[in-house]
Formats: sequence, structure tokens, C-alpha cells
Amino acid sequence: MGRSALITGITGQDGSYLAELLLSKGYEVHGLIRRSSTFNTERLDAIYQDPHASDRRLFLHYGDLTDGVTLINVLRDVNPDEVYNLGAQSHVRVSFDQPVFTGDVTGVAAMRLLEAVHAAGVRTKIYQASSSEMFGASPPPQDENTTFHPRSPYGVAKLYAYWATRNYREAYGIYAVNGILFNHESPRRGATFVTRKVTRAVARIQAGLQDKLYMGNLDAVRDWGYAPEFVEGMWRMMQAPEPQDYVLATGTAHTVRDFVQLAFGHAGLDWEKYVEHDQRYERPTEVDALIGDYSKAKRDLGWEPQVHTPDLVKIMVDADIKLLDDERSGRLVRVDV
Ligand code: NDP
Ligand code: GDR
Repeated sequence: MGRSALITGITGQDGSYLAELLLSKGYEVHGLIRRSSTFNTERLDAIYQDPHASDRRLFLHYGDLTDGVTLINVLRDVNPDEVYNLGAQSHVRVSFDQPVFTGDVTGVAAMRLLEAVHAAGVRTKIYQASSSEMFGASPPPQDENTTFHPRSPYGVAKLYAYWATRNYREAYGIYAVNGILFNHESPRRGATFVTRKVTRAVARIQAGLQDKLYMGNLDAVRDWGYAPEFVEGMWRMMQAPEPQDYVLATGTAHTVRDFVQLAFGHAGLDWEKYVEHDQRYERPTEVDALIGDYSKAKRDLGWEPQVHTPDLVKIMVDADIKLLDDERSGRLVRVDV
């Protein structure tokens, strides 16, 4: 019998790459999806399987992280070997507008899921998508022993989920791990996160469809890696002999300004002609610098990133130029999963 996994947040950037990885390893993959009035399964187009196919290994279940009863039902029905909790209100700026909602979906929901596993009596491993945002104001480099000092309702919620995961590991001996991941990006990154916002704008400006890009704080320092490599790291954490928490990062530092300059430069554009400041993209409290030390993951899991920020910029800009070209020429066909 092959292994099975349940992924919350399967329609997100990481969920879609993780689903592909697990399918390639022979897993049966189950994903929790929210009912939406518009399509929210675009990132799963590449792995869509006809529901009537007899050899189907991808299954989607309607559910929501705020609905504990459904979590118990899905867990009982699927009885997975591994659960990856990637679902979240994941936008830091938005968490200041919706602090309590973010606390529920990004924080308390992890406890809901852990307790659902415990209550349903399902023997499964659990991965919690923890974040470098938990380090917040603690100066870099940050590793598994760095003091937490979150700077947003999102960071506070992730810290609750982090400790819930550790507590269930200690209290009940559940195989539960925190992956403390630094920023990781890809052509599938949500369009309002800074990297994708910039690379989409570069494609549109180059095509003559846009002439300005409004940005917030350009001085923030981030450690940007490549999402497909990071989901591989998640899976490796779940295969370790003992459940432990790990940082995944690239260990390199660039400012938002550097990223902007690299992205415009790759398309042969001078960023200073197009970028303007807009206060609305600033945060009440900013995380100034995140640079991760991934030595523990390298030592224990043999995990090491190959794609660093300058290459990531090229991957994303090229993908957005191609996507725009495909959209404009009508070559893009979407599947409703
Ligand atoms: P995305 O924002 O791309 O995806 C979030 C996912 O969560 C989507 O599938 C979304 O569904 C789902 N979701 C949101 N609210 C609910 C809910 N109430 N019930 C069920 N599902 C819900 O995030 P990423 O893929 O980038 O990140 C994955 C996880 O890793 C998140 O928890 C994020 O906070 C965390 N993380 C991400 C990092 C990064 O750099 N990307 C770094 C560190 C941590 P829908 O498509 O319907 O909106
Ligand atoms: P972050 O990612 O907050 O690090 O959280 P984001 O891309 O939103 O911001 C990175 C930095 O860029 C600055 N910035 C802007 N950000 C956005 N979104 N839009 C702008 O116009 C803009 N201008 C400047 C921000 O102030 C910030 O300093 C991401 C999310 O994926 C989280 O879910 C995850 O946990 C962390 O990464 C690690």
C-alpha cells in the first residue's frame, strides 16, 4: 500500500508544489479546499485528474480550517499517514486589517487540527507551516534557538500554532514538527506578495500595459528562496527518525530595493523611472531583516538550496513575461478542478 497525505492549503503556492512532489513519490494526495464563488484551483491545473479515472491519486475535500467538525470527518475518512498544515491567512499586511480572523485561521486552526487528530485517534505525522515572521524584531542571522519577537498579528498567530505543535508533541507523543521557513517564492506566488507584485509589474510595463508601480518600504531585508526546494525540505522533515523543528532558508540577504532593481534590470528597464512610494503598503510595525541559518537542516536532512535570489528573480520575471504573452495570445486554457 502506498502512503497517503492530507494537505490543508493545497490551492496555495506551497500546497500545489507539495502535492506535485508527493504524487511523484507515489503518494495518494488529499487536499482541503474552500468553496469559492470563483475558481481557486488554478495552481492545481497541472495535476488535475478526472474524478472518474480509476487510477486517480488526487482527491479534494471541501472544508475550512475554522470548521473543526469537518476536520475530524476528513481525517477519519482519509486516515492519512502525513498531514501538512499549510492553510492560513498568510498575508502579513492584511493581518493588521483582520487581526482576529488571522488569529483564528493562522493560529487557533493549528490547535483545532492537532486536537482533531488526537480526538479522531488517527495515527499520523503532522507538519506545521511555521514562519520566520515569528523572529520579527530579533536580529539576524536567525536559527532554531533565536528568541521569538513577532511584529504582526500574523506573526503572533504563527507563534501560537508553533507552540501548539510543540505542546502536542510533548504531551501526547504525536509526531508533530514545525518547519520555520523563510520567504520562498515562485511563479505561483500570490500576486500581492512583494516579489510577484514586482515581477508581474515588470512584465506589464515591458508590454506597455502599465507605467507605474507603487511600493512600500524598500529597505526591508529578506532571504528569498525557491518554493519547490522548500517543499522538498518539508517532506524531508517528515521522514526524519525523530520529530524536530527546522529552519529552511538560503542564508543570503537582499533588500526589497535590490529585488526591484534585479527584476527591472533583467527586462532591460531602469526601475527608478517607474517605481513610486505609497504609504498604504507600509506596515504599522515592520520586520527589518530576516536572514536564516539552515545549518541544522543541512546537517540532519541533507537539505541545501540551489536557487538563490538573483536566479529566482530571473525565473519569476521570465515566467511572468511568458504568462502575459500566453494570456494575450489566447494560448492559456484553464481547467476547473
Ligand atoms: P498561500 O497564501 O499561497 O496559500 C494559503 C492557502 O491557505 C490557500 O490554499 C488558501 O486557500 C488556504 N486557506 C486560507 N484560509 C483558509 C481557511 N480558512 N481554511 C482552509 N484553507 C484556507 O500561502 P503559501 O503557499 O505561500 O504558504 C503556505 C503556508 O506556509 C502558509 O501557512 C504560510 O503562512 C506559511 N509560510 C509561507 C512562507 C512563504 O514564504 N511562502 C514562509 C513561511 C511560512 P484559497 O486558495 O482558497 O485562498
Ligand atoms: P512578508 O512578505 O511580509 O515577508 O511575508 P511580503 O512579500 O508581503 O513582504 C516582504 C517585504 O516587502 C515589503 N514591501 C512590500 N510588501 C508587499 N506585499 N507589497 C508592497 O508593495 C511592498 N513594498 C515593500 C514589506 O514591507 C516586507 O518588508 C511572507 C509571507 O509569505 C508570510 O506568509 C511568510 O510567513 C513570510 O513571508 C516568511
